[in-house]
Amino acid sequence: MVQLEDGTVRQCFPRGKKAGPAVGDRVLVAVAGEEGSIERIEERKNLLYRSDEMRTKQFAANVDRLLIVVAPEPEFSDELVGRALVGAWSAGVEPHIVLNKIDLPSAEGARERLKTFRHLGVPVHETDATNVSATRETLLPLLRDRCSLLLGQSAMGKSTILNALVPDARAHTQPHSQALGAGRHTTTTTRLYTLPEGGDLIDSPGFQAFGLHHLEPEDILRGFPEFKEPTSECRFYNCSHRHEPGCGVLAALQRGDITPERHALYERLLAENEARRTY
Ligand SMILES: Nc1nc2c(ncn2[C@@H]2O[C@H](COP(=O)(O)OP(=O)(O)OP(=O)(O)O)[C@@H](O)[C@H]2O)c(=O)[nH]1
Ligand SMILES: [Mg+2]
Ligand SMILES: [Zn+2]
Repeated sequence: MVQLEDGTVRQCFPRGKKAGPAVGDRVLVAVAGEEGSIERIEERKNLLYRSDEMRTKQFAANVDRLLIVVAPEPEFSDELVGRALVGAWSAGVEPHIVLNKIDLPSAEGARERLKTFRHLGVPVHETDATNVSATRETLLPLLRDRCSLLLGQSAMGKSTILNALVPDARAHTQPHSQALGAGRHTTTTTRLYTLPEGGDLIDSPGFQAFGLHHLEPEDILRGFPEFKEPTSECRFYNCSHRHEPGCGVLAALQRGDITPERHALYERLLAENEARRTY
C-alpha cells in the first residue's frame, strides 16, 4: 500500500523480482486508476531486518527511532530487549525503551529490571497508554518530524499507544489471554501511520524471537557501543573479544564496566552467525 503525496492510499505492485520495498520506503510510482506500479525505490537511510532460522526478511526502512515497548504484564524478556538494541545500533537507528502499563502495581519490578539498559544510555519513557492525554504528552515530542517504529512482544500495548497518538488509526487491540486463545498476534501486518502533528509511526506485529542471523561480526560489534572504547586496548587487531589474551573488552568485563549478560549475548550472536555460515 503506497501513500501518495495527496494523502490517498493506493495498492501498488512492485516491478522486478529482487527484494521489494519495505514499510517506510519512499517510492516512485506510476498510477493507473485505482492501482499502480512501483517503478523505483529511493535510496534508503537504513534498513532493519528480522530473521528466523529459515530466512531473513526486510522489516522496515528509513527508521529514525526504534521504540522498544515493554510492560510488566505479560512479563517482558530481557533477551529480546537486548537483541532489539543490537538490531537498532547495528542498523544506525536510535533505540528508546517505552515502559508501558505503569498503572499496574507490578510496574516497579519492571522499572528495576530496565536499569541495566538505562546504564547503557538508552532513554526510558514511561506510559499508561490507557491515559491518552498523558501518553501524548510523553511521546509526541519524541515523534515529531521523525519516523519511529513500535516494536515489542505481543500484548505490550503497541497498538494501544498508536491509537492514543493517531486517533484515526483505530488499530485493533485485545487482552493477552484472548490473543493467545486465537493462536496469533492481534496486529498481523506492519503499517505506517502519519501523525497529525508531523512525523510517522509504524506499528508492527508482536515478536517472540528477534533473530539477528543476518548480522556479520562487525555489525554485531556495532550493536555493543559500550565495547568500542575497550577494543582500542586489545592486543590483537583481529581480536574477537572472547578468549584472546590482552583483550580490552574482557578486561572491562573483569572490572565490571561491561555486564556479563551483555558479553554473553555478544558471544551467542557470534555463535549464531558462525552456525549460519556452516550451512
Ligand atoms: N492496564 C493497562 N493496559 C494496557 C495498557 N496498554 C495496553 N493495555 C492493554 O493491553 C492489551 C494488549 O494491548 P495491544 O495494544 O493490543 O498490544 P500489542 O502490543 O499491540 O499486541 P500485538 O498486536 O499482539 O503485538 C489490551 O487489552 C490493552 O487494552 C496500559 O498502559 N495499561
Ligand atoms: Mg498490536
Ligand atoms: Zn578484544
